[in-house]
This record gives sequence, structure tokens and C-alpha cells, in this order.
Amino acid sequence: MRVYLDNNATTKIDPLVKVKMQPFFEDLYGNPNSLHQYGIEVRPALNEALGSMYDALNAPDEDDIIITSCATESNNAVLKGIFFKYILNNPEKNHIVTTAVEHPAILDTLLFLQEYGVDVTFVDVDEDGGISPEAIKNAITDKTILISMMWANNETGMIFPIKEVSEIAKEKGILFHSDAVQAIGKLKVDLSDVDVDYLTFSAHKFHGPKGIGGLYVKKGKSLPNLLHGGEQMGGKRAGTLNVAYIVGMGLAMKQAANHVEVMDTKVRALRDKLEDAIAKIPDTIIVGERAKRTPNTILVSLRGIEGESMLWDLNRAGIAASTGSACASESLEANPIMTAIGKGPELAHTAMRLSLSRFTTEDEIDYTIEVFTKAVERLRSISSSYAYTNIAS
Ligand code: C6P
Repeated sequence: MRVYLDNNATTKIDPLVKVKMQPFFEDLYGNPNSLHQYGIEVRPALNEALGSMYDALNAPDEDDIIITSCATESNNAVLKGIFFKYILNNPEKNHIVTTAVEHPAILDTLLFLQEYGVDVTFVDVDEDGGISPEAIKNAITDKTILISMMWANNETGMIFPIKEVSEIAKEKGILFHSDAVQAIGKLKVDLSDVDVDYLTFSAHKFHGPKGIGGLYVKKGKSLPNLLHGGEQMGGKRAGTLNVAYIVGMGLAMKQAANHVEVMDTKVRALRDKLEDAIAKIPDTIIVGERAKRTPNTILVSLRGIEGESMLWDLNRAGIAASTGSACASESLEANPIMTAIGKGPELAHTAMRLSLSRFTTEDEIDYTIEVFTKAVERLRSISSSYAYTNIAS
């Protein structure tokens, strides 16, 4: 059996999305900016896709959705756009508040901007991996121009207090961006309820294709371009539109919004079944209160077992999981989230992330429980550090 439990890294394409994209690799290959029939005939599908994205976010189309190549680009566009528009010529407003556990697409971009005089406060998470609205509020100064806080964390699944922080931002007249990559398709993302100025998403996290993402920009909050050139996207992001992928993202986002209930019931029940079984294994620590996490995610630390060893045992049995975020998987350093939430280096090296999707089945979870439990027993029986901690405790 093959079981894919790394859905926070990427997801499989929804079969309906694949079917919808297919004609745009065949007959419908026109450039939508061309004036001839080939260009004209692809435009309705593009409009439909964008319409689905506004509907999925419950945002009016007087706001903007800028299509990008991925969430990393969307995050860069916001942070660098804010720098060019507001900070470069006004050092009185040079402060950005974010969290210490954002994705590297935020953290590394902010480290880069620090070299150009941007002052950044990285708010720490609590020991549960959560963020309190008060901690964000306390970080604000009269120089703060932007708060950037993810909707949900990719490693722990912890859901951040997005509505409260959006209200704090509004009250203080501060711009608010959220990286919602791990929220869309897992949680209700309703922009008529939560007031964000900018929101990042990426199709491959919700059963759409890889290499396409989006940036929602609220009306009146436009930013300078990251990519200059042609007039595509109303002149806001140059480059020939990737029609097939945009069409795929539109349907994937519609499907994601329609399946939030399935995530909250079926997927949550499967995740809880797996988590309950893992929690019964001695010396395991599951990060974050379950009710405060996205319904598909578990981050667990297994005392005495290197995350990579566990990963390879699972992999041999056909089960895909991860030791943390995919973009840091080549580093054998301690899991940075575990470190951020104050777990010691030993626990940080023993982290495993398991993330389900709406395509995960009960048979797959039953098989995973069996393999996982045996792998822990096997690896602990040969782990000198586990034997040591047992004797010591
Ligand atoms: N996180 C993970 O394993 P791209 O690849 O640019 O479409 O998405 C980047 C990104 C941005 N923000 C968040 C919250 C994310 O989780 C990701 C991707 C993957 O956790 C790969 S590193």
C-alpha cells in the first residue's frame, strides 16, 4: 500500500481539476492577450477561474487577485512592495511585525529587507506553538506599517488569531497581510468576516497544480509591481498568463471551499484516530492543542528516534511523511518550529509531520497506525539515546 501523508508539502491534483486543465494543453493554447480568435476563446475560462477565486474567498471583485507563480512570489511581492511604497522614502514608518514561525518565504525576505533599514519584530510563539493577539499588539510601535501573520502554521497546523489581529491592525491603522497557504481548503477563509489587506495562496496546497499561486489585494491597497514588463494582470504582474494553471487553480479553489466541511468532519476524524494511536505510544509529544490546529495536521516528537530514521522506516513501507517543512528537508538541523516553541534539541531532532487530505482513506490510516507503531518499537530497540534517557529517568 502507498499512503501519502505529506499534504502540507503538496497535494495530488484533484482529478476534476486535471480534466478541466487538459484542453488548455491541446487546442486552447492561445495567448489571452492576443486579439485573434485563439486569444479570445481562452478568456471566458480565465474569467470563470478568477470568479471562482473571488467566490471561494468571499471577496468582491472590486478587490484584486493577482496571479503569481507561487506563494513565495506572493509573499515577496507584499513585503518588497510595502518596502518600496511605504518604507524606502519614509524611515518614520519602517517597522514590520511578524511571527518567528512564518515560512522562509516571509522570514528570509524580511532578513533581506533588514539590510535595507527595515526594522522587524519576530514575535515568539508560546510553548503550544500558538500566538496571542496581545503579543502582536505589544510588538506594535508608532513606526509599524505592516503586520504579516500566517493564518495557520505549516508544521504544527496551529491556527493563529487572525480575526483578532486583523481588528488590532485596523484599530491602529496598520496594513495586514496573511499567508493563508495552509488555511485554504482546510479552514473557512471568509474575507467578508476577516479584514485582511493582502492574502497569499498557492494552488498545489489545495489539489491544484504546482507553480501557480495568488495574491489577494484589497481595493485601495495596491502595491508596486515585483515583475515589470507587459500589461498582463492589468499591468500589475507582467508575464504571459499560464492559462491552464490558472483555470486549474480556479476549480481547485472552488473545490477546496466546497470541501471545508469534509475536512472538518471526515479528515478531522481520521487525523484524530491516527493521533490517538500515536499518543498511546510512550514518550511521544504532540505539539499544539488539537482543537486549535488545522484538522489534517500532526507534529509529533518521538523521544530517542531521529526524525529521518523514522521517515525512512515509513518510506520503506510506502508511507510518505516529513520531518518538517519540505523546503528545509535537506537540512539535518533541528526542526526550527520545535526549537522556536522551546523544545530541547533532542526533541527538535525527533520531529515528524503527518498531514492528511480529503483523499486520505480509513484503510490508509489503519495501515499507518500499524506500521508507525512497529517502526517506533524497532527504532527504539536499537537507539542508544532512548536506552540512555530511559535509564536516566
Ligand atoms: N510549505 C511545507 O512543506 P510555494 O512553494 O511558494 O508555493 O509555497 C511556499 C509556502 C509559503 N507559505 C507557507 C505557509 C507554506 O507552507 C509554504 C510551503 C511547504 O511546509 C513547502 S516548504
